[in-house]
Amino acid sequence: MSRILITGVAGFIGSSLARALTAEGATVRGIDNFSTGKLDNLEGLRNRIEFIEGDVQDGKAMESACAGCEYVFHQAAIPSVPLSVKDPVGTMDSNLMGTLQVLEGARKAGVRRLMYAASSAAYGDAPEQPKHERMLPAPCSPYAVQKLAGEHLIASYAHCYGLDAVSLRYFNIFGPRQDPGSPYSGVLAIFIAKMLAGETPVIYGDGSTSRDFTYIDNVVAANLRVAKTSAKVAGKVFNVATGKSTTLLEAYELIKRATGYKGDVAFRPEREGDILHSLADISLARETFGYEVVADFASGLEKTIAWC
Ligand code: UD2
Repeated sequence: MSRILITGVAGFIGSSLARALTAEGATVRGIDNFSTGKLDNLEGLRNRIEFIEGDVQDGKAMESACAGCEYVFHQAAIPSVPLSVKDPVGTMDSNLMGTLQVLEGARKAGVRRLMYAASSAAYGDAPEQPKHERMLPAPCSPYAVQKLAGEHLIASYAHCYGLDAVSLRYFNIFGPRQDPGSPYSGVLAIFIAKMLAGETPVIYGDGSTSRDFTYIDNVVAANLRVAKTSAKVAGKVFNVATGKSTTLLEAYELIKRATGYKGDVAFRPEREGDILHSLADISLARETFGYEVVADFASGLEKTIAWC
């Protein structure tokens, strides 16, 4: 891979991809509007990538950002279930209309392949576990609808324009540089930051809520593998996760032990739009493009806490 565009490059996932791709010798261009991304995430990268401050909703900006690129990794989004419940219109503009503009830019530039950051939220709260890609989607938040609609746009661009675009359904990604600073941040980032600061973390629900928490290195590995595969992936959807789940209470206990936190945890009612359990079947990604879990939950947690 040589010429790459990463949308949301100043975000947690986008900047991690940029690090891996520049390390591989790729020429990386990145675009971000700093809505959730941060300049700090580009530390050590600013001189190694071409950075554009811009919004994926801006069609002209996307056209010029995509021009000359062979691969696009579309990571820009407002990645929050509760924020989408609070602001369904604004998050729809960013998450869905932004994706449409990225696809338009990629189509006009004739990119070789586009990777889309889809979400496990598409599965909703269906009781069947693990979640596999043949299941009917059951989105239960505006965010889930936005991300699922993005998958359908991807498939329609593959179908109508022959754009080689693929959706990766991420399951609860965590790792260094994930922002703990907002109530909408990922639960592990919040727990780690709070417990290191000696503050009381909050569990929404009774603690039995479970997630397939996926360390960032797995997401990077999945993106690189699917970008390079000779398998036919256009318009398809793949889970990216570990195939194991952990409850919030288990995660709390592990982080408590690792950080030496001496306090307690507070319990509050579940949040609107929350789903109870989420566990992935990762066999399709494994069989199609050789995806393998490169870091499990425990080792990822250790690395994340060490980085904080
Ligand atoms: C994650 C992703 C989202 C989407 C979704 C798919 C993040 C930030 N969001 O949403 O982008 O892909 O997965 O389902 O990664 N919680 C607490 N205490 C806290 C914060 C959260 O108990 O301080 C609970 C929260 O109510 C939920 C669980 O932890 O039950 C996970 O919350 P999250 O915001 O980390 O992730 P989720 O699954 O809503």
